[in-house]
Amino acid sequence: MNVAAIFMFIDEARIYVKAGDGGNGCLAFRREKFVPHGGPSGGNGGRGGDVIFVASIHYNTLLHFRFNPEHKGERGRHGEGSNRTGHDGASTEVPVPVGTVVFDDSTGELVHDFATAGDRFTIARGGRGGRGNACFATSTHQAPTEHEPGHPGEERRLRLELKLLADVGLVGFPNAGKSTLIARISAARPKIADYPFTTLQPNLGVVQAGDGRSYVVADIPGLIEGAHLGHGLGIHFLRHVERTRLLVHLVDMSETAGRDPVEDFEVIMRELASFSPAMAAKPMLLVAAKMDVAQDAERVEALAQLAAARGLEFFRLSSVTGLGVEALKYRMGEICLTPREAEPDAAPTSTPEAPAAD
Ligand SMILES: Nc1nc2c(ncn2[C@@H]2O[C@H](COP(=O)(O)OP(=O)(O)OP(=O)(O)O)[C@@H](O)[C@H]2O)c(=O)[nH]1
Ligand SMILES: [Mg+2]
Repeated sequence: MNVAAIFMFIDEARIYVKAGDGGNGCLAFRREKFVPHGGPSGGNGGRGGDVIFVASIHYNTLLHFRFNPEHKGERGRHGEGSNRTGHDGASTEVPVPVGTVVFDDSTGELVHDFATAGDRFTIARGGRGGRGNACFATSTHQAPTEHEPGHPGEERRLRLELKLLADVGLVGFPNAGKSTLIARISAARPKIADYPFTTLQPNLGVVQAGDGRSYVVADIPGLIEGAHLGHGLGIHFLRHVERTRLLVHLVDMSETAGRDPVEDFEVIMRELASFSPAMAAKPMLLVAAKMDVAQDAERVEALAQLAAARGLEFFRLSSVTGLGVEALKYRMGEICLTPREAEPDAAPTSTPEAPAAD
């Protein structure tokens, strides 16, 4: 599969990093009772902290850099008298999603490609501490007054690039409300209209999970019966969601659609299966869409029962009133932001409270 040709959506961030400056060297002499000629005793400055990028499986996009475009290492402390060296500044670790490629923004030069989880790279080096005057003492130069200022930490402007892979795929009949949902939960602004086949090309949207992390949702064209035979827009664009963690299946509940939700569900499942058995077996959330205009409670109930029978989580949604949007968004995030190579100790530290699903 030619991944590059499929996922052309590139996330980008421009950021500034500055490693900590080194602390200044100190100018001091020992002054003690009964020691007439105390020697030089100015300590060296501490080293400035580095800025280190670490490839993390807890991040799927570069969105967190948009809110936080500057990262700095701590400065080293100055040296002190009595030959005390200043403390080194703390380094700053910045998580980047696996797959992030970092370029120097002024030269365009490739700095590092974070290909594997846990990959660490020092992006900006902290400055060395300046030497205190004690360092300059020699047998012929016993009372040196030389001492150095700390060396500045490296600073750079960087451009980060990440090819986005969709974490969630929205599937369903044309007009089911897929584009409306992605517009509601992300900054994507796809065309929305009250007729089938409005979406001709997939749209990707970055959704904020609320804890600074985010995931990617793909809105793809609608499927119809016989799509695998080329009806409608066909099923070839399902390849855009082939590598997602999760499918969110929207079923139109509006009366005007005049459709049978259970039948709609089965049709889409058959089309997914004809694309590939793996596609039909993907984890799926079943969504009763357009609940604000669903008048027949029985039809909703029939779909809810189908979901229960198939062991699928069921959501009642209205992208117009906002009903169920947060609950769905939260659940999608919970599934997508669980690292694929989930190990107990790889769990993220912040897990927000789950809102009650309605
Ligand atoms: N009342 C109501 N209308 C909705 C809701 N969601 C979407 N719609 C309307 O349904 C129509 C189709 O919405 P789209 O988001 O374009 O549907 P789609 O699934 O992307 O359709 P295709 O791109 O053709 O596959 C539009 O007129 C929307 O305004 C909803 O929750 N409630
Ligand atoms: Mg659409």
